[in-house]
Amino acid sequence: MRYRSLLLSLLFVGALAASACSGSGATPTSTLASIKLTTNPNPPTSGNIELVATITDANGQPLDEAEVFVFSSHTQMTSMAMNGKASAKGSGQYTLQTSFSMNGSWKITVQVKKPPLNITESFIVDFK
Ligand SMILES: [Cu+2]
Repeated sequence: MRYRSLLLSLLFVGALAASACSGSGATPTSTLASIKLTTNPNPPTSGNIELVATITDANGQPLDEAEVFVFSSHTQMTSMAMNGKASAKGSGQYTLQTSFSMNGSWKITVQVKKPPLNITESFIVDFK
């Protein structure tokens, strides 16, 4: 619980830092972690594809030993979805070999869990 309250206070510090800019601490606290999503091939095409999520912690260091889940939906079709769990590759990289059945616009949500950290970020990705 102590850890959780520390994270919460970091969140508040982050919100303050956005307006106050420089803080007194040596550790940047603007974000708890960041998620970058790329694809192989890039730009993405429908069919077989590899999703690559690169996770870095609040200090910009690779975040390993996390669980990374991917939830996707074809934005115009509520019934069409692709979900999976990405495999850790080290250096903060997590990949998922998957297949998208249609081109067009997909909303891809990446969830990163490494207790007490639990963050999600959504990306709109256009498949050709
Ligand atoms: Cu569709």
